[in-house]
Amino acid sequence: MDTRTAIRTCPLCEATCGLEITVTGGRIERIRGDRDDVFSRGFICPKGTSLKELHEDPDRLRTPLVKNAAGEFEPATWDEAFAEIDRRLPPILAAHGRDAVAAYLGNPAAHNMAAVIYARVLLKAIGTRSVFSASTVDQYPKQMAAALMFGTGLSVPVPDLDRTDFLLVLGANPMASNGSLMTAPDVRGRLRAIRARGGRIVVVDPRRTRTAREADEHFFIRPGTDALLLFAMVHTLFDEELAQPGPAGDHADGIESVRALALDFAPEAVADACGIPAADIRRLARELAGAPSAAVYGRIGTTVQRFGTTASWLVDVLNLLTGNLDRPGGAMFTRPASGSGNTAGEPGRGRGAAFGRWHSRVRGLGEVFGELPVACLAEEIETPGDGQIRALLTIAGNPVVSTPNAERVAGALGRLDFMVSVDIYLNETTRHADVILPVPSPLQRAHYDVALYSFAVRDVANFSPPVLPPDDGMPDEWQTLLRLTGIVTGQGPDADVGAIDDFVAGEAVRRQTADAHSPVAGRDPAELLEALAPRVGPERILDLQLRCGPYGDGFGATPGGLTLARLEAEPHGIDFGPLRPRIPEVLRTASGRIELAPEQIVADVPRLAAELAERPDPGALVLVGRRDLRSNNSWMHNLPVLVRGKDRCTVHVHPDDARRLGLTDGGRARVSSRSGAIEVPVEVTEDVMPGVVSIPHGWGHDSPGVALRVAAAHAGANSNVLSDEQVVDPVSGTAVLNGIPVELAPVAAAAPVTAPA
Ligand SMILES: Nc1nc2c(c(=O)[nH]1)N[C@H]1C(S)=C(S)[C@@H](COP(=O)(O)OP(=O)(O)OC[C@H]3O[C@@H](n4cnc5c(=O)[nH]c(N)nc54)[C@H](O)[C@@H]3O)O[C@H]1N2
Ligand SMILES: Nc1nc2c(c(=O)[nH]1)N[C@H]1C(S)=C(S)[C@@H](COP(=O)(O)OP(=O)(O)OC[C@H]3O[C@@H](n4cnc5c(=O)[nH]c(N)nc54)[C@H](O)[C@@H]3O)O[C@H]1N2
Ligand code: SF4
Ligand SMILES: [Mo]
Repeated sequence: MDTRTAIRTCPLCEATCGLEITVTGGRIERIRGDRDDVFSRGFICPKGTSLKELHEDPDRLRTPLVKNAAGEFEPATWDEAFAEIDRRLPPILAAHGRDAVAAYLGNPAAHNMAAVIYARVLLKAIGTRSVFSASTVDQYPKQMAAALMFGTGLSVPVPDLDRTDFLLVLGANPMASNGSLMTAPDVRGRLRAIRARGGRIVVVDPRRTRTAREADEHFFIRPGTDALLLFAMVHTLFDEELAQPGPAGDHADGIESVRALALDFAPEAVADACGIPAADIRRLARELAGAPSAAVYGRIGTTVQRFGTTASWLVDVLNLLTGNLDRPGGAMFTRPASGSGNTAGEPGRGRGAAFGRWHSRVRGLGEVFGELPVACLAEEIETPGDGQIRALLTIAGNPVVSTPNAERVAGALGRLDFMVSVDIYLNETTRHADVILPVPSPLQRAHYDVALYSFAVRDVANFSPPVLPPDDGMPDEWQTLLRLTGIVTGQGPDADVGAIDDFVAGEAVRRQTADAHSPVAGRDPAELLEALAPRVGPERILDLQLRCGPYGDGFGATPGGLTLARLEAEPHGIDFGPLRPRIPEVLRTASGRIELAPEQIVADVPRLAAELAERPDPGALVLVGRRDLRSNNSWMHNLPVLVRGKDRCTVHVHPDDARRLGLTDGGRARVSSRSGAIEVPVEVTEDVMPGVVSIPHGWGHDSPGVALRVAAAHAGANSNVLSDEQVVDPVSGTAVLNGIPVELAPVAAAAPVTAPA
């Protein structure tokens, strides 16, 4: 049998590692790191090799499923599945309006060219404002702060890991997560290099994480108080005359407002609330200001918490005030090859960002990046009236496990008139669907990280063709999304997908030729479309974006510039080098300035100041999450290689709390909150701060009707049963998933294991 080697980028997390895949006679033989990958240099984590098990997983859906009158799923042909959707979805649109049909996009949609490009087409075709995604249980606070300060949601400064002399990490554990809003394969190697060159790493986290162990210093922090700590550092910079904004400061408005706002947050005033001594806060601020270069970096622990947007904003306020914004070794802006809102249009100014352009019907939460916060999904389904959600489309999402008050979400999905899921599994969410449309495995599709290369610590580009052919008759994900587009635009279940795709590409080309700052401004769209032929689908759009992007050939305007064909000839990727300063060209605010004190965020500061008056009950416990290297949110627990070994869905409890509550290591605890209760095994450990307990999210795979045989045998419990959908960061509407008040009680050893929803 013939053996070949395929090179491709791993699409599972944000690290974009290169894989070398050996294929013999159509079967995956072996997966290892691609040592020649320009970015990852052979690094790989256990999930990368598990792509083989994922591809071969017998539970991975290969044919559509349609629910029969008895409520049971039956395999269906593609034509039958689309016919059923066409029979049931358009009447809902006709009778109840566009907003009655909602969509939820999950995390893997961001790692998938087809979904990144074509889900937007489908949503626009539905014309609904009832759009939700995993971003409002994730990074929108950071993107909102970035948009207000720099003009676009993609203008997120990333730590220049490979050159920094001082890295301050808050609420991130890249040793487990492999980095987020910081695309950087082999974080461990890059962190160790910082210390090897004499630099320092400080980690702030209520848990002593693997990343904390790699650091020079670790501080426990009381969950949700990062904004206080960061403000106190800002205070210190002004108080001790250490603020030196550098060249970026010349482009910033609002520095004086920030100085005034920081007056209330002296280190001595916040120390008790944060649990970090004032002297340490002052020293941290001095170290940050004194380092030759430094970067402050915050992630999930700083976003899905009570002050998500304000804390995210302060991270970059500190970067600017210490002269580290946009300088090598500091926090810098990526210049992605496929372009983004901050490479297109007029350099240096733009439309800026607008939020709250509409509001959710029931709770009045503001729109953010064209979406409504997923924390209000359930109530929008349950509450009668004009605009009530009656149908839901999920694409690569598992909101029943991933979003707050999971039991309420599950109940709400059960009440929908109609639900379609585009997904690879029959899981906790898709079991509520009437039709499940599967998509090819990651190895059966082309890949380019359109989204994640926008946050890379180097400017890189890498394209991978499919490694294996699709399963019999299975359309590519983009074709499925366009066939749904045909249905919601009244073209019936058999619309001409190729014609819709031609229309999409035509529009994309016209937008480029109409942009006065595009390298193809004023050119004939037909000529460009001809140059893109015979490509179709995501590859055609990608080629267009690459050629019109910052390194592109501009369809002849810059001979030798980037094209998809050139990338195809470089399977290990192309490295455009370390990040380069981009201010002021990167800015897209209406003023053309960095808005250091944006109104929406400044308005949140009094709420933060009010925290200082709070005296938390000393016996109170709060819940935070955690990630494990061998997990990926909720959906990789069906792969034996990733769930082997000891139970990982446990609650971590500090010995002092365990003693007080009568909990023992290896025993079980009932954990309850305002919204629900679960039972989990207890691990007593000093790696968690007293008063804080930690349970990973993404578990709870024992719901009836779920077809995940391996995961069901390692079910764990769904921690989002405990998170409260009523508690959000009011600025961004993003859910608070860290710092949830909980109570713990021992469960008698003999008690049966109860099944959470
Ligand atoms: N308590 C707590 N909750 C959290 C978090 C936390 O830290 N704590 N983290 C939050 C974060 S950061 C995120 S991103 C969310 C994730 O929230 P979600 O995106 O809703 O959940 P996932 O577990 O990523 O589920 C992905 C779904 O996509 C399917 N899938 C996988 N690959 C593909 C594909 O290629 N195409 C399609 N169509 N489907 C595919 C899987 O089967 C699964 O159903 O969870 C959030 N929830
Ligand atoms: N192995 C693995 N990798 C993943 C994922 C996965 O599920 N598994 N998910 C991917 C996704 S979707 C994302 S968004 C990224 C997330 O990437 P990270 O943000 O690096 O994710 P976590 O490992 O959850 O780290 C968050 C840390 O915040 C801490 N924390 C909780 N509350 C607070 C707080 O109030 N303040 C501070 N300072 N810290 C706090 C937690 O203890 C935890 O250590 O990871 C991605 N990579
Ligand atoms: S670190 Fe992320 S991208 Fe790299 S192999 Fe693991 S899952 Fe894949
Ligand atoms: Mo995420």
